[in-house]
Amino acid sequence: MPADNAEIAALFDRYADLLEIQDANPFRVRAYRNAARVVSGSPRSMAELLAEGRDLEELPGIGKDLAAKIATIVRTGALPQLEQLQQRVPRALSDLMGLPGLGPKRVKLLYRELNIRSIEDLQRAARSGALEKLPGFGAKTIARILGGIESRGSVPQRFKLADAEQAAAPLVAYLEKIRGVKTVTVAGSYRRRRDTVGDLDILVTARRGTPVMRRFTRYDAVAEVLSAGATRASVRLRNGMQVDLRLVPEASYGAALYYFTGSKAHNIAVRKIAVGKGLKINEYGVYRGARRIAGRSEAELFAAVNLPYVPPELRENRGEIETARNGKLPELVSLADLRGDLHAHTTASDGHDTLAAMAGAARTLGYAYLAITDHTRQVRVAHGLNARELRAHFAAIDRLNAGFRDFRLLKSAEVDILDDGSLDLPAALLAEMDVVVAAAHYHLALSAERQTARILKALDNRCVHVLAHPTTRLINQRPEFSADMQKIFAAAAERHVAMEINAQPERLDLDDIQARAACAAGCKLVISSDAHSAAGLANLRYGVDQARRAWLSKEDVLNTLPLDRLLQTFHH
Ligand code: DGT
Ligand code: CA
Ligand code: CA
Repeated sequence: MPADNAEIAALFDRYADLLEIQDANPFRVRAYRNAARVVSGSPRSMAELLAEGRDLEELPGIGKDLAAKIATIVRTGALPQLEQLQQRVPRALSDLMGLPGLGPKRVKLLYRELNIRSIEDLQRAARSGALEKLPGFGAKTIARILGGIESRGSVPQRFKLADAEQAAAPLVAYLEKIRGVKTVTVAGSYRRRRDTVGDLDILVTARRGTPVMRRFTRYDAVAEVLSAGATRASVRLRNGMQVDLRLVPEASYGAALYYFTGSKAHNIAVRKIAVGKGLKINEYGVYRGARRIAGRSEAELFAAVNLPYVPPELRENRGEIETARNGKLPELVSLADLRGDLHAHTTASDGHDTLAAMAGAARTLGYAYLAITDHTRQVRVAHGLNARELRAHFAAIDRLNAGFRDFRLLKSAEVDILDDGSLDLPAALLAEMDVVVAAAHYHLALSAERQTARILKALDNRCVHVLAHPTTRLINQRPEFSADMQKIFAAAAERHVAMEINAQPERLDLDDIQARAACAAGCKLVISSDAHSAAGLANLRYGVDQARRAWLSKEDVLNTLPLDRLLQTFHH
């Protein structure tokens, strides 16, 4: 079982951490960090690319050496150089690096200056006051580190949905190949398309006597078998993810699928309704007394409790049962409804593909439009463009557009919102764009009051059409910034600024709850890939997942509109 992208990225990140502790050349450190980012951001798995005979050196920033290392990891699941390096760095130092507020630089300092090699050393140094004397260790930082030590282990690790997919897809394929297996379905939060997944819940139907459990527990990526019985087993994969598998009889498949899709809160609410009708629901079926009246399919089950079908994305006990009963469930937006994408980067800033390549990929996907939103100058790490460079970029867009029928590149930019809420480009240039996408990238730690005021000021700019990744969260890395989102949504609705659902797997920002709140406040939404490569355009579907979880229909999402109506909406 080849290593998946998340595992490869984790090894590279770890390698970079250890290099950094050892004071290695910063370019080397950066090369590994970049490799981790490129691999984890790739919509295709490295294993697949290698199996197709593709040259990994085609990936941005991946040279011969890194390509070889990726191949080694895919093949063996390990990186020998990392293991060597690990022997030279005290083991506990990497544990320290896992704490919030402690990166390699600080861990190195702790080790050098105070000989801190373990979490216990660290707690002692904090108590004795020695920590405060180190440069960069203010009271706030220390409190955060100690808080991190306390909550260790209490917060269960959750996986990004895209990472869960990377683990699930090959496992499902493996199970489907077992002779005698009929169906393999991933239920749970995965099927509800939650932005993060705690574990995978897999349902299997098979002919009697099929060795499903034995084959499952012997799957290559299994690190540990947690339990194994005749009809259920749990394992932990090498990437840390737990997988629960259940073998279910076909007559109960629908009931099991329904039960294990959850959510638990939804299940409990529906069970209550069933009880009111004198019925009993469990994972085997719907029963009146001892008689099973439904269970083979989900449709059967919904019919038995007299409810219309509720799509899995809505099953969170957030009003879907009442609404379904009243026949008022919205027709949820789908990927096929989207006519184009309003957020994409090219090699002009930090994208990996050229304007022409991005246009080609968008046309292949059947889009009518693609907004090119390279960064503006303030975002230096991404080689943001100044006004002159952007005008040249627009001229190149005009030249390409001249050759297209039924497709248009839209002139745009991901305009940085400066610390005071003004924008990183002059109004005259913004007025020349087809669509203006504004986004905050820096100053994310302002007080809620100042952050709200800053974003409101940006929304006041009459040129802005879309607010990108509105809360700036990065899943498992950075929480939403503090701001009064309700106020922001209200202001955006008034000014006709659309809120983005950014579909990058680590962003999914707005998330389901916020997107629903934005819609309720009267905002329109856009679903955008924020692609940094042609392949990255395919991430759009993750945004659609969250939009569906937010109860959005086609009418709520602007990039379901044909080009002329979209532009009318922006330039009314
Ligand atoms: P996760 O794994 O934390 O992302 O979330 P889920 O929803 O996949 O939860 P999980 O894996 O604990 O359980 C899978 C499904 O099984 C859950 O969505 C509903 C069902 N389930 C689990 N425990 C219970 C329970 O105590 N009562 C009921 N009615 N259903 C349950
Ligand atoms: Ca689960
Ligand atoms: Ca589970």
